[in-house]
Amino acid sequence: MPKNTTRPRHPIYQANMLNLILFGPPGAGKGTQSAKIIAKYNLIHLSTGDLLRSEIQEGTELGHRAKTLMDQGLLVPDEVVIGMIDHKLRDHRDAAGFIFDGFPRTVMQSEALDNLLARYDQSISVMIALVVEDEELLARLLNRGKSSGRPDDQNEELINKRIHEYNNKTKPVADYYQGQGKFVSIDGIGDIDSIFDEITKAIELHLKK
Ligand code: B4P
Repeated sequence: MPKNTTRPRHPIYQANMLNLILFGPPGAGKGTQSAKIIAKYNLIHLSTGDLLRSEIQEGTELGHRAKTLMDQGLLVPDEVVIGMIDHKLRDHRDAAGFIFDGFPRTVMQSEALDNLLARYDQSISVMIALVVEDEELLARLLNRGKSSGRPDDQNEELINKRIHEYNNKTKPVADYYQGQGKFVSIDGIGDIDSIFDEITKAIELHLKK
């Protein structure tokens, strides 16, 4: 039988996919702004926080392990979240693009994401970072904790621990994408619609490149 020399294209491949990372500390407005970006650009939303919370709700073993760490304000192991993202990428092979919300949170997760996307001839288009100072983060999360029932939003010490984890392990992710010339920073304080306008401008600028 003749050898097939054509490299099979994975069905996820599409030219001009828009793959965004929404970046920022806990409470910066990532989830809030993701909902608006998805509605405008028709992207698939991949929030590792949401994925982990649904594992917890379903009572899976993974959820059980994640809950122990999340309840302490700690990050869950890289391989767990990387595995979840890999599955979700496979589940959405005809997507116009993805918005990564709360992922990557470590440099190792960033490298893994680049490798996963490269498998499908894809890459990150741009990282958009929301900048918000710690006092405002604390106020927002405590406020959300009153209605959300999220245990990690109800305790000041725990929120400070999450911010500490962000400063130690997640902030270097910005340098990683800055090194690739893909980093844009936006003021995350102010009116939600005005912040969204700034995000849209950054995306449009990227699309024109
Ligand atoms: P996440 O679910 O990602 O939660 P988060 O960091 O708190 O951000 P979120 O997106 O929910 O909040 P938002 O800023 O939109 O993570 C939870 C935990 O899961 C982590 O601590 C970790 O343990 C684990 N985890 C998740 N991903 C992981 C990964 N990749 N690796 C390892 N562990 C991982 O909004 C916050 C509040 O601010 C809302 O109430 C909102 O209404 C308000 N708000 C938003 N914008 C505002 C504005 N402009 N003005 C005023 N209020 C605003």
